[in-house]
Amino acid sequence: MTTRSVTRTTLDHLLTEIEHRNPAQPEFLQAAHEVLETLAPVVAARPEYAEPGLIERLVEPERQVLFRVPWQDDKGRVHVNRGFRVEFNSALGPYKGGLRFHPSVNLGVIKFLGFEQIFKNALTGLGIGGGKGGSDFDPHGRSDAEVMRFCQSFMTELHRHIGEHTDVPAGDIGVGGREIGYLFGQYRRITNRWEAGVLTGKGQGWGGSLIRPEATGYGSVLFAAAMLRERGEDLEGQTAVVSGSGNVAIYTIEKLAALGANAVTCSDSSGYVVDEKGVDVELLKQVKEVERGRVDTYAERRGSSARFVPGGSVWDVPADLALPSATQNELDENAAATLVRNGVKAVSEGANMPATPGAVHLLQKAGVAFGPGKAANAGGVAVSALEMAQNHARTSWTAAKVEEELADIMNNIHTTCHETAERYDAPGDYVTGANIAGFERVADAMLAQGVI
Ligand code: NDP
Ligand code: 2IT
Repeated sequence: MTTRSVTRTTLDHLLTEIEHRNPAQPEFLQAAHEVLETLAPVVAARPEYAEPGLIERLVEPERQVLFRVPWQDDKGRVHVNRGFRVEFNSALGPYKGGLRFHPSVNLGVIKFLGFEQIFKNALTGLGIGGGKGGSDFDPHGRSDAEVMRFCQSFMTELHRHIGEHTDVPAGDIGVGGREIGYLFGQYRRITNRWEAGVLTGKGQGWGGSLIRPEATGYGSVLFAAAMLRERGEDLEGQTAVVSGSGNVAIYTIEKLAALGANAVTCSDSSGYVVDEKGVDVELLKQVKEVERGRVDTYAERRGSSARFVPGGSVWDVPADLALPSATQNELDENAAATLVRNGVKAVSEGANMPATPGAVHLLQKAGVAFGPGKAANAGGVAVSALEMAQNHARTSWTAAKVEEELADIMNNIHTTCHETAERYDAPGDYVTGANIAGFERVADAMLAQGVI
């Protein structure tokens, strides 16, 4: 048996162990599988990584906080939600990662997101550990006052676990500028501290960074551009299918247009819109960000170029590029087969784990450039770390400076993933490149810091 196949057997054994220890957490198991399956070559090549307990520690969160979030709706009825914060790994810096408010949130979902975040944050090259949190609260249809009361109750418990040097939450699904404002206000009130660096994604004028709202979507497009450049192509004239219509989707569509490409779709959980002329991002922002409406309203207002398709799969729409920007497992094997049949060249994951393992395999086998979320959507958390740096220095940078930093970071992540994949005999495989490069950085720090 070769060293690599011995390592493979050890990793398989570990995966079985992880399954036993984490029953009923399918998303976490999926994320752990996806990473561990690619580590055999690096563990075989670097014996220190085979140290007993290293990977076992990596898959076990340092701390998991679960709490009750009681709140009253506008009619005075009491609701009880669950709050979560999983502080996964702090070898590289304070725990860092978003908060998700969505009815599908449970511990397994938060653990999958926190696990991904460790490697993503490592890839940025910045000093941030991995964490994630959220609640099964559903903000859809809730008034501003209800959302505020919920955020205040959530922070009343969360505040004791976070801090600028400890754990720094931000937004994710269902948590944007409005929610970060309410959360920050309550943190400030309880602690009596102006501690700007405790949350990122804050508003302009009270510690927020320019370009943070745009950063994830812009970064995902820059990653797609870097993958195309590697193949001697660019974004000019390409059509793109984008899913979602929230923060990541909106700024993905905006950046595609700025770089000469054309996004022809957006979606939400009720269906999708095809817009032959290309999605009008200003109208989409008005409907989604100002009015908090749905994509069918976008189609109604847009006129004859756009139509709303209830239900259905946005991936049926032919395009050169696909940028899934809604949620996990939204692009399955069938969708991937359709994309390939329609000649897709590159897929850049704006969302976290939107492509199922079967879809990733199929796309890679067909020679499609595939940018995994932990690399492609790292621009958001990277600019969050830049927001922390600005807060620490009590300064704020120009939009141009932040954008330049973001572009450098995305290009560096692309180069790192590309070169790492080549080094480990998997040329063009950004999944392997991202997992190994992220793992190396975290594992080296963990080894240096002892059995913690
Ligand atoms: P938003 O809440 O702003 O938007 C989410 C969008 O995805 C909405 O259009 C929503 O539609 C849709 N969506 C959410 N859940 C589902 C579902 N179960 N089925 C179908 N559609 C769904 O969130 P973001 O744009 O911030 O996040 C989108 C993705 O990007 C997530 O995977 C997130 O983890 C990831 N991400 C976000 C970052 C950030 O900085 N915000 C950074 C890196 C990754 P509907 O309103 O109908 O639910
Ligand atoms: O998934 C993610 O990277 C985010 N939701 C952003 C995290 C952050 O801390 O900005």
